[in-house]
Amino acid sequence: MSLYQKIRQQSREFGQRTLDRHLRLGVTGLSGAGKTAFITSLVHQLTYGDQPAHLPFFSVVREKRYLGGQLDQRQALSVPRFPIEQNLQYLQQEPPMWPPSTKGWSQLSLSLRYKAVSGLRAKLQSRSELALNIVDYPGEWLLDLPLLSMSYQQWCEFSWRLFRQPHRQEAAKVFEQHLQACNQQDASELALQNTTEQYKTLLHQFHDTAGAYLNQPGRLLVPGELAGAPMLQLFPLLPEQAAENSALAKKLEQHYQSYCKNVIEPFYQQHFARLDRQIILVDCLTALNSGYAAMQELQQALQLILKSFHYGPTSLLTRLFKPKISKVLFAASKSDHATPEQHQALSLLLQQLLHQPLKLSHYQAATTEVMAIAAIRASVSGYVQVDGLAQPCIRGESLGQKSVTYFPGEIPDKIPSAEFFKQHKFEFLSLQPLRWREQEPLPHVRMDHVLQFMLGDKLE
Ligand SMILES: Nc1nc2c(ncn2[C@@H]2O[C@H](COP(=O)(O)OP(=O)(O)O)[C@@H](O)[C@H]2O)c(=O)[nH]1
Ligand SMILES: [Mg+2]
Repeated sequence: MSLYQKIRQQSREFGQRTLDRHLRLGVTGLSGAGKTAFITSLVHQLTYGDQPAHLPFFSVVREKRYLGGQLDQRQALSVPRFPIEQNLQYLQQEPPMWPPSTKGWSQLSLSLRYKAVSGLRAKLQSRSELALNIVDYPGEWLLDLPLLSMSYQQWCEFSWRLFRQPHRQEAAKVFEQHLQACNQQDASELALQNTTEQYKTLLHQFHDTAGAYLNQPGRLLVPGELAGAPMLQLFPLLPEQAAENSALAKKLEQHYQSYCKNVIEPFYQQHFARLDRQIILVDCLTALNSGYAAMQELQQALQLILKSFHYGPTSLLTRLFKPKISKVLFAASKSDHATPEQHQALSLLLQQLLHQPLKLSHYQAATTEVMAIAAIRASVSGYVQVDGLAQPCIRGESLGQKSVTYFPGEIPDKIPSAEFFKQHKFEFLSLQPLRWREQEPLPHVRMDHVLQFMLGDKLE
């Protein structure tokens, strides 16, 4: 983006923020939590969905005051644009497919038009506008934020405590032996690259291991535009090695600092530091499928990430110069993998998972809500008769394109004990999206509640 374009865009945004006509929505979630599907659905609901029957809880639509949403065509050409059209095309394929996983960051701006309910805005204008800004990025990168508050030594200690846990230790053994055999005075390009490759293999192994959520640094898994950059030669030495003043430890410490300063900080400043509202998507069902260790690690990852954000009520001054997140929605995603009467338990489970962070005082300054949602619904729910009794069930297409009708099981409303997981296996299946044509509304679960919570008061 040229300096001129940048200044123009920033001054436009500043003007809209001064008038409180601009909102930055942060979509936060680990890899696979459902961010891309959520943004795709949100944008489609806002640009298509003016049908009250489809979004009954979204008051601006229900009250027939919504005049439609448009993609902002003024977005600078050099800024990666969220591929909304391609994502919608994937959903329309035969058979329908989920949009592919995200490899870099992208953003989209929407302009929402509506009739104000009352007040000065309603008297002066026949239509009002709200600009909405959303960013998508690989969830792997989110896990880099906690590195900003750790030194290299602390990161090594943190990593190896994690790698020695039962669900990771087997995979980590080979890398541990490799580190033990490494010459600590050899900080040559070749030696660093070789060990980084081995660490990358381990990270990919962890990434594919059920429940190993906390994989750092994120750019080793998804490098984006940084592929091949020397500071990505980075791995955690064994804590006792990191404490030595060896050539290798010094070099890695340098790379670590450079990674924090040149990659994580700008990423944070650009995309997270100025959020007004936030949705935190959590895929609890996949974690339940993976077992006790997964639930524990998911909880730990969420707690670490959430410490990176600033929460609090907003005033004109804070909105302009020191924005804080004033509303946070914690959403259990993919709730369509369970029958509707289980959704209450699912949101209670998420609430318990977030018990610690929610207790912290800095969240209490923001308005929060917890709900179970599905951005893009992949099942229909109903009942089957079993021994004369109506049993709830869902119907959808499994990933092998087999039509399945089943009861996916009960969702516990608390994190079950390690003992319980030994005796009980959860099996929430992944499903293909439902068949859908672009002229139709995109099926969802509670996206109208999401829109009302996130935007309702701004569209009054
Ligand atoms: N059934 C269902 N599956 C979903 C939903 N959203 C996401 N998924 C599944 O989760 C996968 C990952 O979603 P994605 O949006 O790419 O996650 P991201 O990594 O957070 O961007 C998708 O490929 C789908 O299989 C949903 O609303 N319902
Ligand atoms: Mg994604």
